[in-house]
Amino acid sequence: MSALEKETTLNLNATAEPRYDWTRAEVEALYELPFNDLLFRAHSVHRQTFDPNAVQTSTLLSIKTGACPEDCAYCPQSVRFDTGVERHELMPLDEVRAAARRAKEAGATRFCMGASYRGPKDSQLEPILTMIEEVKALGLETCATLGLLRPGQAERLAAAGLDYYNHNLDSSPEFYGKIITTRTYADRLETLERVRGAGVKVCCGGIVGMGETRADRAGLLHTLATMNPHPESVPINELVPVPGTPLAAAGPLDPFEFVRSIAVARVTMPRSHVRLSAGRSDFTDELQALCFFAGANSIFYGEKLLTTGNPDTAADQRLFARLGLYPERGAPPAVA
Ligand code: SAM
Ligand code: DTB
Ligand code: SF4
Repeated sequence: MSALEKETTLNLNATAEPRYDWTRAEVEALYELPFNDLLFRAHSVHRQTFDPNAVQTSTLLSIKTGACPEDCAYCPQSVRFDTGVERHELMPLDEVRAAARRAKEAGATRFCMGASYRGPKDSQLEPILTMIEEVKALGLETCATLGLLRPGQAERLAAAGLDYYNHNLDSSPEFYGKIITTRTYADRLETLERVRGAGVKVCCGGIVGMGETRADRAGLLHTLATMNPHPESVPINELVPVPGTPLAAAGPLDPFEFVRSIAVARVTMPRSHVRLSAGRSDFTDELQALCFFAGANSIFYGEKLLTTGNPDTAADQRLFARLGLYPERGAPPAVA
């Protein structure tokens, strides 16, 4: 087959028009492509939709830490595992505001507040709404990840000015039950519908490197890519194996498989921001560069994720400079 014929067969110059009718076999076939073909296709799509050198930066803060009743096998914050994570009740508002201010000064455009709830009670949501208003007033985009939402809660978050809600599907529908038993895939999809229904942008992705198969990774991306509309933000996390959790000894995943996951997310969800998420502390600069080439255009930025480490801002700034990357412009500052 000539190079031109091959290009046509593989649809290497694919358009970046979003599709919602991906079959699982198609997503699996993307994963099976030779690495160069997959990366060429993903990068071609990326350049049609985004400035390939701009990267969106989100900073995380755990506003309520540990003692979570859920049994997510990867998570250091579950009350069921002895991980040594220090528990904290809800952080005071002034500490959250100070952290958001620091994140903005360091160059973040979005501030994501995470809480170790199965889902907040209405009374627990109340002080978080104030946090969202205050962070928004600093001119940052706001994101929250609080677990399952009950009816009406997404609307209250929207009214407080929440831009994004993060709620991950974590893996394929089939593998999910091996990782979490205390809430179902359907519960998660219901929360995502509530978020969408309230007009809040959806941040939804998952974790790779938990011992799942390539078919499971394709299954996760297939579920995401057949949502209409696609999640605006798709975090791809590499498992951070935390001692004390059931997945402490899982992984590591072949780094090229991580890059493939980024590339398949980029091809199947051409207009979504794909975030190179947890796991970066263990990635080489070369691996991160490959991820950016494959279509990643967002990172968690700041020394800490929720409870585990992340590259420090100086290291990220050096990496950006070496690669000619720059931060994507964020939301304009809120008008006072
Ligand atoms: N409790 C809420 C929930 O589960 O939706 C919000 C916080 S929870 C920690 C947010 C996400 O972090 C999880 O859905 C999971 O995808 C990710 N996560 C947690 N622990 C992780 C780990 N050890 N490695 C990679 N990602 C992790
Ligand atoms: C997401 O997909 N990854 C972030 C964020 N959304 C909330 C969390 C990663 C957590 C990694 C383990 C920890 O630091 O506790
Ligand atoms: Fe709790 Fe969220 Fe961790 Fe699951 S991922 S144990 S729900 S904090």
